[in-house]
Amino acid sequence: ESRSSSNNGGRDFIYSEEKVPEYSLPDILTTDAGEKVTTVKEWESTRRPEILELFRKHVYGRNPVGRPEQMSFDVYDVDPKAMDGKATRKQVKITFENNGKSLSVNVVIFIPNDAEHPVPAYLLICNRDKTNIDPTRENKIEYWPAEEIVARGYAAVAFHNADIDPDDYDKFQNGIHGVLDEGERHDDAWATLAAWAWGASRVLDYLETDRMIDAEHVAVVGHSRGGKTSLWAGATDERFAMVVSNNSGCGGAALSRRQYGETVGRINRAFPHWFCEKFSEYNENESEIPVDQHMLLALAAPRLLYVTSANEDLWADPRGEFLSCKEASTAYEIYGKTGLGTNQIPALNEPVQQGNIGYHVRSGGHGLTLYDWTQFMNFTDKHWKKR
Ligand code: GTR
Repeated sequence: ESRSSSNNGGRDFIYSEEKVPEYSLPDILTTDAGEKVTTVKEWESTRRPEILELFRKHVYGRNPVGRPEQMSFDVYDVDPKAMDGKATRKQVKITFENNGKSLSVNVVIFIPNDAEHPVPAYLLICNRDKTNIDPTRENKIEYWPAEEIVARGYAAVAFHNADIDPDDYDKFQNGIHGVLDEGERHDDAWATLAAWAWGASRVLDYLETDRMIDAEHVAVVGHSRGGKTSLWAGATDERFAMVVSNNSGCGGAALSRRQYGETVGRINRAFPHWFCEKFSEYNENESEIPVDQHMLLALAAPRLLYVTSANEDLWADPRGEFLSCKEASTAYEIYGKTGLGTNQIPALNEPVQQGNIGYHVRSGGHGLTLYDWTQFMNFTDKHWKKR
């Protein structure tokens, strides 16, 4: 992919703090009417819905439906002795139908056998090749360390994003858009990231029916474009008890107004199918977006949130991701909880896990690794295993 300034509206990409422009962020707690919210009630009844609506309208788009009427779960594969007897594997086909058209998503699940059921779960939105979530386990990779997740007492659940919507610009003819979209497309219609997030919610609909899984303790996890997606899934669906954004960068955890690394203009040009059409009005015009990404993180409050950066992944703006977490902490404070609990970006490979927002900068490049997963599980062990 090209990173020349021509696809950045003629501007050079920014890779040093000195070049970050001055900016001021919209205030998380000040309503559209200019009033500061101070209570949980005001946050939940006024400000949170306002922010969610701003993201729908200007960034990710509006879904045509929530839980669809015509949806079925087919548990077509159950192996109680998977992973050398350590896990029960299930595969579930979730099928949606509308107007004679249908679409299915395959869900791969490993549930620890030697555990007290129901168990908490990690749901990965896989945005890489399907072999990364191999149900046979011939192909084991760090991106989805299902054996390690199971060994720590969590269910490992995954689906492939392209089952819901292909990751290319097809004018929204295929995937779930082809099944559910009707009539004229508006500039705030859902696009591909919102479709994947919707898919994660439908997988959670299934998990709620599985008696081996504790659906009240499900973490939705995504890497990169999948991390942008998991943040939106957690914002739109408060049933997710935890949201994990791994190296999500622009349109994910990073502050757009910093313009560091990937920018709004560049992302909309390179991936015209990810965000709603309205978002492209902010190409080279970040200061006019009525939100910034710290407000997306705030929508996870007071639930658990874990954001990661990698020090060589400058394209995703590690510092911008950290600053978002720091800002989002004010929404946690409304609940009397600690968000991040620090104002200092931590040293490499030294996770911050003192409040309800976890954060680390891993050494190395763009990727989802066993190191990252280990920190997520340390964090949920602390919060979920004291029950
Ligand atoms: C890049 C894109 C990023 C990130 C990444 C990925 O090409 O610019 O926003 O999403 O792909 O998903 O790995």
